[in-house]
Amino acid sequence: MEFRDRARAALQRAAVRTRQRCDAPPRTTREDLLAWVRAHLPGRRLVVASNREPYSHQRDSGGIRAVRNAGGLAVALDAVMQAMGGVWVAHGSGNADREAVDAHDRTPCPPERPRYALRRVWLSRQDHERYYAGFANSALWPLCHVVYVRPRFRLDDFESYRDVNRRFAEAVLEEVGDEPALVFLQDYHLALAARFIKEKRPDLQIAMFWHIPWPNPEVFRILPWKEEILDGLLANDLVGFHIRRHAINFLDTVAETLEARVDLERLAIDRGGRRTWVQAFPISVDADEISALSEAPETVLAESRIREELGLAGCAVGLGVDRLDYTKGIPERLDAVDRLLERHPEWQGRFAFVQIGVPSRIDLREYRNVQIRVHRWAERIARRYPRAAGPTVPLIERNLDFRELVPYYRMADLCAVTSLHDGMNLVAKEYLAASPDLEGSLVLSPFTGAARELERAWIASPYDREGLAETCHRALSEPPNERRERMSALRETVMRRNVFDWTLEVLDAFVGLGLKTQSRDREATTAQSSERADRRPLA
Ligand code: ADQ
Repeated sequence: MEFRDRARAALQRAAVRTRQRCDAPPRTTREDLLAWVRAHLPGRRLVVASNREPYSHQRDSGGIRAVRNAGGLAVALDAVMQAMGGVWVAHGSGNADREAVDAHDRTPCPPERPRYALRRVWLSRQDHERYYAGFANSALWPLCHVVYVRPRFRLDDFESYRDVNRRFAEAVLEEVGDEPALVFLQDYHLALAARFIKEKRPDLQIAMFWHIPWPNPEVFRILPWKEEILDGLLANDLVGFHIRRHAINFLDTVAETLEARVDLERLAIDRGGRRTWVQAFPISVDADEISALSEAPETVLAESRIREELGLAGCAVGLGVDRLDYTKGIPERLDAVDRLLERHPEWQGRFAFVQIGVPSRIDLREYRNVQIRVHRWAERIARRYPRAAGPTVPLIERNLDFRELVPYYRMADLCAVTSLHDGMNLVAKEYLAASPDLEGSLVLSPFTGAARELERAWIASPYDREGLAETCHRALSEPPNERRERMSALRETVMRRNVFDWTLEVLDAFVGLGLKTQSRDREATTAQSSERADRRPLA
């Protein structure tokens, strides 16, 4: 397409987006996204790759069943893929996954209403130990989250990480074939994949979204393979983060580590004749769906069943929902609950805190420690502040289906998100979307990406026990009309910008890249020709 046509198409796209923003409803719907994709990506295949698969197949006594996996990324992108179609490449981790694929390792998703294909990549136990538990989760995860857990760097782990990234790249290339495609890589497990893909198909456009924080260069510089990781990431045409701070940290890290031209103004990096754009795109949730689910009769019924089971009649309810991960600040949260009950005895017997914590990465010691500490806190609080009607800190330690989770959101008078560091945190947004009655309050750590958008939440640091306990007390005691006004403002933020807006923004930036790069080439050509003109001898 000619440059002028592409520019016109981009302007039209921008106009459509502006109209969508001004007209009600003020957000992108699943249908809008689909229409946009049809209009702007015709004939281009979308291939997403992530470590975690959206659905796994599990064998139990009743036979094989498909399970939708928890985790912010899987949940958000599943909604997107259902709207857009395409192929999702991911590690097949379910115990019956191999029995549910065809000869090309593909299985239709969602299983009950197929909309896209899941292509599974197989990993051995050793791959899992070294690539996943090792380099991804014992090196990169603690390195990027500033929570004072020392990263562990082992050559075997890194070599396995490189090898697995190459295999993901090969699977993506097979799925793409010889066709034009957009490849969308997810997260810190796949930092090297773009480099391997570009070696074979330099023409493919690749974007990477980094779902966790990017630390400042002082922190990142301890990584022994920092140059190779950065080189891998710069093979992407676009690298996205949740917030601008992380994007800037990434640019600074590149500037300090590699020979590259870093443009802090335009958020771009030029290296080896190529450009990588770096941008912030705050992720969100499918707010409409969650809101509707929250008001469904089954949910209302489930809520009253839970209240009865846990003896919560007449009791204020606090809620935490997390993977049991040391970055989520769960022991810190329970410590503050303990302090709240100590400092404000009026809540004793009248307040319960439900903690839903799905065990995660339990082969790592730090994660087992989180589980142990959470148990100890729950027991201590129950011992010191028992409730006649039920447990003071009910612990639910399993992966709930989202439909099972929503009644808890609906029920909670307070949702505590107390991460020590978090890229975004979708629980905060899910809670708001699930509170259409505006009854509730959100206590939010300032160290989450979400805190940048949800400024009217009750912001409290998980490192400050007294402050967190007091903030919970104030949130629970806020007069109803003020609480509703605050919730209404917070909820509006989530309802106005959902996960389809996020996708559209990423894809829009993605398709706009060719345009920007072309205009840059034109600038360069113009500059070169004027340079040549300057060198011409004066007549
Ligand atoms: P996580 O740290 O996994 O993801 P987070 O944003 O905290 O994600 O969301 C957790 C998700 O898991 C939510 O959708 C929640 O509903 C679900 N979940 C948690 N416990 C559950 C349980 N017991 N049963 C069922 N579902 C449960 C990473 C980054 C985040 C970023 C996301 C998305 O660490 O900062 O927000 O990716 O980019």
